[in-house]
Amino acid sequence: MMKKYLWSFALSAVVLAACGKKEEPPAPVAAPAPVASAPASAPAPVNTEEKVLNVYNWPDYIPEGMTAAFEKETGIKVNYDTFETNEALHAKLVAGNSGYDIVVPGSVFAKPQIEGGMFQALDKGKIKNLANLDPAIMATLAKNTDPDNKHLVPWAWGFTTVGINKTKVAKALGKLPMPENAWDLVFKPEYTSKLKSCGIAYLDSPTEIIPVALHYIGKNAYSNDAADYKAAADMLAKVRKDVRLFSSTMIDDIAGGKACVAIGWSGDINQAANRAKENKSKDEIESLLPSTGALIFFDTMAITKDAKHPNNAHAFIDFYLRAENAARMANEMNYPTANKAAIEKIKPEIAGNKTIFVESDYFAKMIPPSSFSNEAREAMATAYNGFKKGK
Ligand code: SPD
Repeated sequence: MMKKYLWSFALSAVVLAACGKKEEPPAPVAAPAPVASAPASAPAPVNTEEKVLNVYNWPDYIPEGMTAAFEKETGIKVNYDTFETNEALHAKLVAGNSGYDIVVPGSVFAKPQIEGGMFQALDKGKIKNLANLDPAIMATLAKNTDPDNKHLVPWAWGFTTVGINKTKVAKALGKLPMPENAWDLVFKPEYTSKLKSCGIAYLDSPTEIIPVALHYIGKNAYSNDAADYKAAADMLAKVRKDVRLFSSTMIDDIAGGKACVAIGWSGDINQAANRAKENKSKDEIESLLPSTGALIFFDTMAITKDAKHPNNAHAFIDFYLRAENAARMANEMNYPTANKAAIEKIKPEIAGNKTIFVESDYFAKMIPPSSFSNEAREAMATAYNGFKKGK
């Protein structure tokens, strides 16, 4: 049990260290505000909203049947749409009137979205299961992204890394041994020139690729300096011709054999490994832990400023935060949860998978998330699009 909890405290330490601050004991999560108790004679408040909830989340992130279970219990119909990149979600939020009540941005984008007034403050009295969240993770989010944990509730977290089809990679590399640093497989011409034969795939998003490229060339992954993006793009240009796919369907692309090596998200790579097994593929797919570290992300639920169904949104967040639901997400989607009460319900094979619940030793190497200014994101998109077009 102790070992299972180590990861969250290690994560907190890494993030605080990255902020250049001395590690302090994690601040307690703000206790949910007590639900105002009505006088005995007053009727209980009634939710008069229409029985609808519009949710916008990443694909392959919610266990099958979970929205149906919420619908059955509450009578609230859930319209569930998906987006593939933080950029796509951000564009919808900037345009306004998205129609969504709950959205799930990565924390890198959630910070400027909070600052831009795109979300409403949570009514914590309506989310009693906030108490299930890990105080260390919530303290980290409060410090770096969402002061006082006013707007965000973690959905899951994970890391951006390299995934491989071990069988195909070994064959394509021939006598060339696997590199010590797995990022070489996707960024070093010596490797990419061989692996292009079985397919190299990158996530199709500037804010996914430029940060890992910056990290690879020894710069701050969350640099806001456009000159650094130029340096990253110069490195990327050398391998451009070897990249087969810019993918927004990475699970299928790896499991289905379109790519043998990919820059992807830890849980999605593990889902691809499971899918390949289900399909009786002989190939073994693996999420790697690069020796220089991988980039941590948090994906977080927020209620949009103009949500038409805020009460239903609070009800869904509270439902998701039940220990058994958060545990199902981890067990079936292969992403770690920030729900501490769920940890004991996680299957041993998931809790013991070092590419899902990373061990504390590896955390010391991981890169905690930060955020970018609007100008930096624009400059990054220019650098990325130039790279993609092969300019
Ligand atoms: N299948 C769910 C994928 C969620 C990925 N979110 C990643 C955000 C990283 N910047």
